[in-house]
Amino acid sequence: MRQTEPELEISNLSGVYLQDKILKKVKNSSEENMQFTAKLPKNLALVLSTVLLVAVSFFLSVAPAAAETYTVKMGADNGLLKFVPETLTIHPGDTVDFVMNKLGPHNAIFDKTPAGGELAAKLSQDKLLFSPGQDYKVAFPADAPKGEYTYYCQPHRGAGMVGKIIVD
Ligand SMILES: [Cu+2]
Repeated sequence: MRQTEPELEISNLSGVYLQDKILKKVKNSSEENMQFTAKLPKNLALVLSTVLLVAVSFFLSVAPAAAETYTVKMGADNGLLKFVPETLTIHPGDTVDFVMNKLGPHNAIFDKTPAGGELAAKLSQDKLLFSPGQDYKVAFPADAPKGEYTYYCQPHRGAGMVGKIIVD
């Protein structure tokens, strides 16, 4: 028992010594890092920050705002033959999810767009939806011109089931 004690002490001592050495080494290297950073030419820092600024502004100007998806209910919760909301404002590139809600069948036929009939035909959904939850996801092109896009439900147009998308 007595013989092992000095060994323990020695190993403890060497452990402390090693720790101390490691600490010193860590301290030295962080000082070196700080010196290195301080030695960076100010011009280089200026160049780097300019490059970063140019890159960020490039992405901000090129990348459009994230596209959103909006929901239009076909048939109001209260049982009226309406699109809800009747008027919706979106941005080019956004998607409108027309969801069959109540009193089907419904569809969504675009009759007027700022780009004329071709785009209206492209956006129109003539397939009738009967079951609640069925939907069409209508993606407005990223280059969709701003303005009013009007649409109606074929079976219920006479009842006033019409809607408007404003692309802004
Ligand atoms: Cu309808």
